[in-house]
Amino acid sequence: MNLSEIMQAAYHKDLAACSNAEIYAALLTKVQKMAEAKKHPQSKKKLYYISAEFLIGKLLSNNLINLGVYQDVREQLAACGKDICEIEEVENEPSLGNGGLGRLAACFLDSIATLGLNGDGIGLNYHFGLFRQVFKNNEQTTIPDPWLTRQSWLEKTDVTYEVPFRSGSVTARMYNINVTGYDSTTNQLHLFDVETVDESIVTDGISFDKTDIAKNLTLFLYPDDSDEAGRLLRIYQQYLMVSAGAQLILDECTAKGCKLTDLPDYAVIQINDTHPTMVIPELIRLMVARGVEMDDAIEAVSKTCAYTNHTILAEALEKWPLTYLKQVVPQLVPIIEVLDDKVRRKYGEEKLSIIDKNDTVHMAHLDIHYCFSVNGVASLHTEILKEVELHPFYEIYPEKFNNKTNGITFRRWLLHCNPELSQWITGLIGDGYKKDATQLEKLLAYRKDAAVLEQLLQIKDGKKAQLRQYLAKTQGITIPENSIFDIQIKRLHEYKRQQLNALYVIQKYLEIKAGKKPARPITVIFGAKAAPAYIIAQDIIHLILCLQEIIRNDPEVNPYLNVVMVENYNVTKAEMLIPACDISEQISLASKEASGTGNMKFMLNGAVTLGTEDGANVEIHQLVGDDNIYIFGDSSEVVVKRYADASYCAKDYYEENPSIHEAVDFITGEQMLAVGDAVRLERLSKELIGKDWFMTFPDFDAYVKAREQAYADYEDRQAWAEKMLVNIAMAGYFSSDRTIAEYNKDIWKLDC
Ligand code: 26V
Repeated sequence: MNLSEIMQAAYHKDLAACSNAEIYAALLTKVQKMAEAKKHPQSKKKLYYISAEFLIGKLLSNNLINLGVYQDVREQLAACGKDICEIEEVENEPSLGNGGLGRLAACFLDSIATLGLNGDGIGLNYHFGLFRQVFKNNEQTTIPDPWLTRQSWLEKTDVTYEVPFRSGSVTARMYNINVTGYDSTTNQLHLFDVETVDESIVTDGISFDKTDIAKNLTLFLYPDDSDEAGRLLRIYQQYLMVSAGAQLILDECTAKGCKLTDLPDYAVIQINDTHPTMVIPELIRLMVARGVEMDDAIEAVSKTCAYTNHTILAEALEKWPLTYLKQVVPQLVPIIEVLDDKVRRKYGEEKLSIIDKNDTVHMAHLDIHYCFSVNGVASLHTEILKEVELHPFYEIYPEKFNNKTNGITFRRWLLHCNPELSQWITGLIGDGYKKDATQLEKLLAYRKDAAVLEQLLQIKDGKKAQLRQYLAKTQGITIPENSIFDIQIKRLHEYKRQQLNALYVIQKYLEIKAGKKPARPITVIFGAKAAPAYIIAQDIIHLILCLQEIIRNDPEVNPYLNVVMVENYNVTKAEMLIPACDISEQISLASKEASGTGNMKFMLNGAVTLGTEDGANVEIHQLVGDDNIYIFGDSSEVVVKRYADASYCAKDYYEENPSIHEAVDFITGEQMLAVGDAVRLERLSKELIGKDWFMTFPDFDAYVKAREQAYADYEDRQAWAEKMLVNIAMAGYFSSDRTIAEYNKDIWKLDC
């Protein structure tokens, strides 16, 4: 690629004279052409990965890497005094996802294309994404996060489908984003949108008229569902996605000469959590409308669809009142009733039914009965599904259940976000690991090599310096040099236990005030968005922001301890934070985090995990061994039992453990009330003392001990570097290329 020629042709001027925006625009056009020139995989059977979220991140660098021209472009730009990172800043990040589930879908698309599999994504084109988080008065406020620009990766197509709602039909138009595989083929992400959507109806933050469906359908991902109008809107959105998606799938299959009853030979549909579950009755409906017998349609669809479960949290398993479905998509109701009736006649047990006695539709039950595969996303998670949460279903369908431990794409989470580390690895073991991640294990040969370990520490220091600069620039924060970076970045949820981390911070603060200084400065970094209707999550953000303010203004403490809450945490910020991390906080209550994928990204970038035996932490622990991870806390068995016998009483811990007592009292103490909101802080304190549903207190002492041990071990720099190296070396298992190869071998069975 000759950038000078491209700029001359586009703007009739030298590269050096072009603005960043001009360079970005010309690169985008060029990359799109290169992506289209790559072949789209062909095979009789095709995968459709259908998901309400695709958290794809910025695409310029990712595409340049996958097309094999990143280095060349970077050097040509540098020769003219341009920095590729600044060019990348022109691009908006689409916030088409919430957290791990959406980012997983994006990593999967990358790996599907990289492995040359014939598979596309299907989702929605939310104009304002989730929301943009802005901190004001130590609270989260929310505003729209527009990302669509005149010229973008998103391409309008001529493909449209009518989507029938009770209130009238809407026209869904398909937009495409090219998904370039690494040194491989190009696939597509299809995002549906509705042209009547009107961005101007959003006022006062992210408020809008939730009943004006034609105008609001694709404005936001997960609109506030705390009221009925919000919940109905979610059903509208889900049906828009699945109906347009199902029509696309049937059209593509019939164009290939597929008889509809042979659908499973032409298509496999991976249902990403329950949000796209209505694709099952919708496909049946469309097939019946095209002349297929109901029973034959049910059989064909059941052999085509596969379901992935991403959570065991009861409140996150979707259930819709039948009345809502009648109000929005009455045409699906008789089909769901038939599906429920068949199950009832066959098994006769209330707990296995799709429509329960309160006329509520259990979407996960619909998936399990009418999909041929049900998978969890980490070993422990799948075991809990089989033995506890979904046990009655496992008993009747043992053959459907399987595990697919999550993975991450190393193109974005190593090559792109940490080129320094990636070059160092290549220097030591060659670049075979870029296509076969298990080759990273070759690094183990250097685990005692002092010179190599020293280089690794220097790379980490370099990434930390970059992050310090970035935080100084974007959030006006000065982080002491030489400090340890301890990071927790993920959605805000009580089960993830940011509050446990905050209690540690309070304890450390009090210790420093009492004269006990740590060996080196500690920087505790948080990044998290909280669902607007999730009050306690907002309160926890408030707590963290108040701690940040108190410590920042306390010269006795801030040379030794700092708290940074990164605003509007997203993929781009993760790419800055993860390479700079020393200690990766993965402290969910054992049994609650299905997998986690941040844990894998940190490990790959040489951070050491401080975590519970939960989700994929269990597998990280097995891979790196006891010496290269800090595990603490009660096991999932203990936790599951404690819930079952309702034996946990938070108040007892509060009364009996002076450290917990002191830290919790601080939340509503004078200093906090001076900077914070009494209602929020008192509610949070009451919630902890009176309930602590996610059991932070029983794990508190063990957490403090493990964290102190990690900080102490960090002082032996060479021994720490060895831990870092072992983590990087053993991360190969978590490449999403491995995960996708397993999905294909066991579930999709596409020709390569
Ligand atoms: C959704 C909701 C929505 C309603 C309020 C409470 C709540 C709590 C949790 C969820 C999670 C939905 C599913 C999800 O995002 N699961 C995540 O999937 C990741 C990819 O498999 C996995 O790594 C994370 O552990 C899992 O939480």
